[in-house]
Amino acid sequence: MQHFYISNRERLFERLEDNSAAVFFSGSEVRKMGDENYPFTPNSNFFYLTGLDRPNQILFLVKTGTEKTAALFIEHSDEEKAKWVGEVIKKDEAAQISGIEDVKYIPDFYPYIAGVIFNKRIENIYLDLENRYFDLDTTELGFAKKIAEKYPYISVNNIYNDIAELRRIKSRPELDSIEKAVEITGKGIENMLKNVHPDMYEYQLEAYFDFALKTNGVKDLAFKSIVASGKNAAVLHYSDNNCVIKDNSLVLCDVGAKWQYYSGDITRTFPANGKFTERQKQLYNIVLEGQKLIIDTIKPGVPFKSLNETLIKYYEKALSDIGLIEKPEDVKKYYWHGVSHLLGLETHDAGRHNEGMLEEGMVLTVEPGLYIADENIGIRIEDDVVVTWDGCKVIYDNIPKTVEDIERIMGGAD
Ligand SMILES: [Mn+2]
Repeated sequence: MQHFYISNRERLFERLEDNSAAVFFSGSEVRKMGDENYPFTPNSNFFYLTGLDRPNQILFLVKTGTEKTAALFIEHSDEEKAKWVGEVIKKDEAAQISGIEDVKYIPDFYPYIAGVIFNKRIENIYLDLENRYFDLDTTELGFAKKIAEKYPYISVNNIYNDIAELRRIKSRPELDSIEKAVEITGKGIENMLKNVHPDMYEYQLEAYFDFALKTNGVKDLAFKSIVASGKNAAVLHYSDNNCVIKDNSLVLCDVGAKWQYYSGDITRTFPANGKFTERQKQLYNIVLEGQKLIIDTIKPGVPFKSLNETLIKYYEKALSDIGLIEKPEDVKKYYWHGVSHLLGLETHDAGRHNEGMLEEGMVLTVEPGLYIADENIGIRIEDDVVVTWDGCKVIYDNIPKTVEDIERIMGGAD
């Protein structure tokens, strides 16, 4: 994997001006309460460039006309602290993982960069200044203010969009991680299919997913699982998972495992009692047909946003054929999200989802849905695909999806 991180830094260097530095922070732990922190996830861009996943680390890249260098700053090990929370990563381990030989300790950071800024005549500093909510106060923003104060002549630039562009196209090791995440997600879904029954709580069904993940070596979820039965399934991001699953209801499960920090994102919808009603089957097959249509549409050169337009066009006809809608614009009463988003280190991955064309190597979800709250029905079918030179390939295409396959596995015949 070391080569992967080295090549990511190489490709990023190509986008930097001479006499520039770029700084990336791994992030710090967020306190929950008392002496407890929330689980830590490294900043995706920091991880993409280093492969390191611990808090309080800094990557410092420098590019001049003659050289490109990388330095890494990590925490000192602390014997007392190690007895409580374990050792921090050592210099040689960090070097081994990242391929960066120059590893220093955090207290050296400011003196070191001051020397570099002066000696290498640094004129630009690039930071990941993603800020989509205005009110966010990030480490990067604090650092930018410090630079502006100490070095008013240096221009601070946002590197987020450049890195997002690099991350849009997945390389082999990334595809392998995503495939593994999806495969284990699939095992979790099969475990739910085999164990669901009416009158259990949604969170009890969720437990079968969690169990399969952990027994398959996955500790972390890509996102909070959605296990939504009946009318709950018509709420897109329902994740309370605390209702009783009723007989004759459909259960929508939108779930994902993480593998090496890469996400799987899969949704399956199935009948609580193992048998679709005629109405459920009718609606389910409309969504499934829609998913197939979009999968068949995906190939390089197709505009990203045309995928959703294609699905809506299809729904306009399919839903009016069964008498659910009278006029085309009524589709949005029953379907109002997008059909695809990029997938990678983040479940809604970096890179603009709705702009530009599909390219070989992009990984995206295909997730048409249909939500009819009046009938207590919410259906979504989601798979992850990688765009190939002439189309796309469904990643780990083995998770039961047709009415027949779902009913068979739920009947215990498997
Ligand atoms: Mn999704």
